[in-house]
Amino acid sequence: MMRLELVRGDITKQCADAIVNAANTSLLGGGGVDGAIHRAAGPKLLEECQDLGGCPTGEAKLTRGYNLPAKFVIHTPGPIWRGGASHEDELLASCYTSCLSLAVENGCKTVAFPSISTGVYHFPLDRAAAIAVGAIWSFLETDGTLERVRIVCFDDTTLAAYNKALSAVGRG
Ligand code: AR6
Repeated sequence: MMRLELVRGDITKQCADAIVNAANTSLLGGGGVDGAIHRAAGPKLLEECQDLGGCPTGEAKLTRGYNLPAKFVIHTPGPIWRGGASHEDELLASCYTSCLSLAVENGCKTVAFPSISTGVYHFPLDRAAAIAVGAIWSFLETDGTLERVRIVCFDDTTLAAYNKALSAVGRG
C-alpha cells in the first residue's frame, strides 16, 4: 500500500497526528498557510511558539495543535528561493526529513504537509514537488512506523505538480 498520498484541500482541516507549518525562522506567525494555522489553532499556539526561540531554515520544532484537529503542529522554515545556488534544494529536503524525524520521535503515525516554500518564498513548484516527494519517499523506505504521509495541495496547479512528481518517483 502506498503510504504517501496527495489531496487537494486546506491543511487546517486535516485529521492527522501532526500537520506541518511552512513557517519563517521567527516562528511568530505570518501569512499564507502559517497565518491559516495560527487562526485555526487559536492564540495559545503563538504563546507556545514564543518560548521556542525561533528555528533555523531546514530544521523543525514541534508544538501542540490546540484547537486544530491535529494533535501537533511541526513548524519548519523553508528556504527562500534565491536562484538555486544557495543550498535551497538541500534545505528544502531537510525540512521534510526533519519534520518526519520529529513526528516519529513523538509517536505520530500520520503527518500532513503543505507545499513548503512554493508560496511567498517562490521556490519553483515543479522542482519543489520533486524534492518533497523524493525526501518523503526516501524517509518512508527506511521507516516502519509512519502509516500515512499526506501532501495537502491548496490549488489545482500545486496538486498537478505533486502528481507529476509522485508518478516519476513511483516509476523508479
Ligand atoms: N492549506 C494548505 N496549503 C495552503 C493553505 C492552507 N490553508 N494556505 C496556503 N497554502 P506559503 P512559503 C499553500 O506562502 O512559501 C508565511 O508568511 C500556498 O498556496 O504559505 O513556505 C510564513 O510566515 C502554497 O502552495 O509558504 C513565511 O514567512 C503553500 O501553502 C512564509 O510565508 C506555501 O505557501 C513562508 O513561505
